[in-house]
Amino acid sequence: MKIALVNPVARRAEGYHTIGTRIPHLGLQVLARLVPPEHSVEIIDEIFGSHDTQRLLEGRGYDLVGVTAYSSGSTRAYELAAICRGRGLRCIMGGPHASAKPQEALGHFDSVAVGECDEIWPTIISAAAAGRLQRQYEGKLSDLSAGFGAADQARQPINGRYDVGCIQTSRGCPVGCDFCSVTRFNGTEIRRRSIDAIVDEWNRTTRKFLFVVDDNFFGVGPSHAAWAKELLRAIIRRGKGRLWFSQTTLNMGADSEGLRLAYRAGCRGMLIGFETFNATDLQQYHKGVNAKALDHYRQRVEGFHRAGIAVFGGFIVGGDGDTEDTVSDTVLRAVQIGVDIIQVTNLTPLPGTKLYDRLLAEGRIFAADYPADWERYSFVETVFNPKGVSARRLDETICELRYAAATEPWVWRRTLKALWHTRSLSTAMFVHGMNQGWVRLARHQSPRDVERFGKPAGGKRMDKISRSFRLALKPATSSG
Ligand code: B12
Ligand code: SF4
Repeated sequence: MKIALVNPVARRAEGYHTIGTRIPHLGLQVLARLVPPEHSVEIIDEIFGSHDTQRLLEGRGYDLVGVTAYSSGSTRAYELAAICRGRGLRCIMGGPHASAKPQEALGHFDSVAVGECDEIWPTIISAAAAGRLQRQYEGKLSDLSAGFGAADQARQPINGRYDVGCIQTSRGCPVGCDFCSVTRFNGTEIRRRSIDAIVDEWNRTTRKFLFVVDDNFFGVGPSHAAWAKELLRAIIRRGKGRLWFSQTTLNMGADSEGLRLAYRAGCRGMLIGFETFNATDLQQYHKGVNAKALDHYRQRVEGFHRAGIAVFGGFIVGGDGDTEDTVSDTVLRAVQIGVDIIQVTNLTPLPGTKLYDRLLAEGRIFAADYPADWERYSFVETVFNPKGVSARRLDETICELRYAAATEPWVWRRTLKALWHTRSLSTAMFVHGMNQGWVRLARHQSPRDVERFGKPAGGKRMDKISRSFRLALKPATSSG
């Protein structure tokens, strides 16, 4: 059989994924590695554009089309299913959205695979080869210690080229934030691959920069930390020299040994979900690990900096305690605690999360014309009614802020600050590249913002906000 694996991208996000780094779809590279040798497989990744997908699906003689999708990509996934079914091509959907909404997906696809599918994917392929594809498959949490989780590192899509590598050393997260689907989908326990398997795969990567896509690289307890340190030591001893970036929780900032090892192993940045400075919202998000450290955010950031590692801070706005003013307050406070790269996203109720159930029960989700509205669940638009500000005003404020911060002087200030704090040129360059990405993103987003808010980006009001924002920033940046 000839198999296509496709990553659909929401139309409104088109172009967004190639203005910066072209990040591999690790899930598809993992599934590609598990295809038995008697079959062949190709990846089509719409981060490189959707213009060629239909031609490729219709013209390359596929016997089975496997489609993954985030919720925001599911609207497009269903269009692809219609193309496949129109041509009599068998199609199956898996990934986070299909797992949260299997019945919906079954309305479009011949078959749906729920959950982690490493262990059942070869069975699905044999069933399809024998003409006996079932309507639904139930995956289970994969036994990563038995060799699952490795990706086909050399695999590139047929419609573009990735420019970094991705690798996963563990899955799952015990924190269970109410807006995140990871704990439900990947489990409360952190499951690890064997260190030897990770280092072997690490050494098979050809790109110099890696994204270690673990949900929580360092974990939250002493046993998690001990394992992470053992892995870092193995990478230092036996791994090829790679610079990398990963995701973890704030507590890592208090472990100077772990941080030093991470830097020596090539880590130059960690994404930390700070989410908010509001204690009540943190409780509501069920992010206890942050609630405990709320008074120590700055010290934790300094911990990363002392080791030479940059902090990419994720912040969410739209919580019950947020008003119009908390958006810019959040950014200012993020700067004050020393965050190097600031990402502000709209609180978004992903299907299958507690947040979704709560907002639905409260009748607050207004973008509910599914599946068309799923593509609005891309974290750059508010899809429900927040308590303290209107959805539209919240979006407008974020948009204004995006322009205020997306300027060359702002980017350079963050770079020099990062260099000063971390004393690491490669870390400062990483910070510079990421912040320049925000500038490109703001430019890319500009026509859509103009269309939505009816005024030119950089117009009078924007300029005023920009100026006050930069002025407000001055004392904070000069004192560090
Ligand atoms: C790395 C990552 C990213 C990278 C993307 C890299 C890439 N190209 O995929 C970046 C940083 C760009 C990113 C961005 C976003 N992300 Co993200 N991301 C992740 C993360 C941490 C790891 C993904 C991964 O590689 N997993 C490892 C692989 C092996 O797992 P997998 O893809 O799920 O595949 C397995 C199964 O799902 C299944 N499967 C998957 N597809 C298919 C298809 C078939 C046919 C079959 C049979 C099986 C199958 O089998 C695979 C093997 O078990 C996940 C969390 C997580 N643990 O998954 C969030 C996650 C996927 N992201 C999420 C979100 C929401 C986003 C954003 C919208 C958020 C934002 N802040 O802007 C953006 C937008 C992305 C977009 N496409 O529009 C959500 C998606 C939930 C949802 N229902 O949509 C997740 C689950 C995290 C969360 N908060 O809950 N992300
Ligand atoms: S700590 Fe991160 S990965 Fe874990 S549940 Fe919260 S948001 Fe998800």
